[in-house]
Amino acid sequence: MKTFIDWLMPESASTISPQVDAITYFIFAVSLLFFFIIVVGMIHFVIKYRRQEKLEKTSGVDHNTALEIVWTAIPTVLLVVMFVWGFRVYLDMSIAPKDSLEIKVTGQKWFWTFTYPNGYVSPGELVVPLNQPVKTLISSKDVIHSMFVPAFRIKMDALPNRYTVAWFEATKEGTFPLYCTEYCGTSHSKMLATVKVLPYDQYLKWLDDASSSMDGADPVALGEKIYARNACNTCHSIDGSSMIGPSWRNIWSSSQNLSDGSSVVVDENYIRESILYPQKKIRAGYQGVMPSYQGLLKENEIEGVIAYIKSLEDK
Ligand SMILES: [Cu+2]
Repeated sequence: MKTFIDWLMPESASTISPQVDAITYFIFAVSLLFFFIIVVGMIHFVIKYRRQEKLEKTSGVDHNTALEIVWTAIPTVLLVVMFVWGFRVYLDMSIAPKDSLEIKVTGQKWFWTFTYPNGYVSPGELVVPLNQPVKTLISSKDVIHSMFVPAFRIKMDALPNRYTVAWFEATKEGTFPLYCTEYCGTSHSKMLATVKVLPYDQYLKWLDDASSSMDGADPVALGEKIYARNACNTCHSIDGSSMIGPSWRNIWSSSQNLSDGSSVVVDENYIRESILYPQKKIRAGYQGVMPSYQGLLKENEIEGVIAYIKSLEDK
């Protein structure tokens, strides 16, 4: 049976949902309690000190230290509890588990596409396995969109020229709505997709069936082709040796020093930026001689290079 509490929230279908709901209910309950304390107190004083023919003399007391400490300390403790609790849940939501299945989410006017690790692109339907962490790597082809799955309590902006991350682990089989929650033009309200949660074996079967009609190439193979075709191999080795530029082997998700003394973690954003704006962040010990590949590589080709660099990791 549905309780009143269930009624306030959309269906709960991910590991993070109960945590988000719990802190939301806590904040709601505290707000409700203080609403009543303040309103009852206000009504009481309005009646007690209303305009009368014969007024009582006002008290000469101008403050009450004990009372003031109490009404400062209690809200402070409540706010600290909200902050610490909320921050911990926020961290859980921000950091995807290491064994996550990675799916690329692309928003554009006015639809969503979902790209699987084997290169299969699913338009309008995100199919994921049950009880498996899924990390979505989100971007946009035009304006700012935002991916929102109420049942999973996740929401993340989709930005052009940048990747953002959201992760979830579905705990219920079924179909759930996915919305765009950033006003992105005339058909914004029609920018809908569905999330379908299947048991793992059925997910694999779905991916297999869907991919057999796949037209896109495997991103790693594409990246490898570009590595030779666009002459990346004249400056970057794949065996770890240093050439004119740094090697691509074992650099993925490592921290690297830059020529300006700062450091950078090699991720999707850094690789993409280095392909398009090579002079922005130059690795320490190298000269900034790389040309920009802006306009020379298509979006899926940049993604191919990223996938290829990811694959050059000694396991
Ligand atoms: Cu949108």
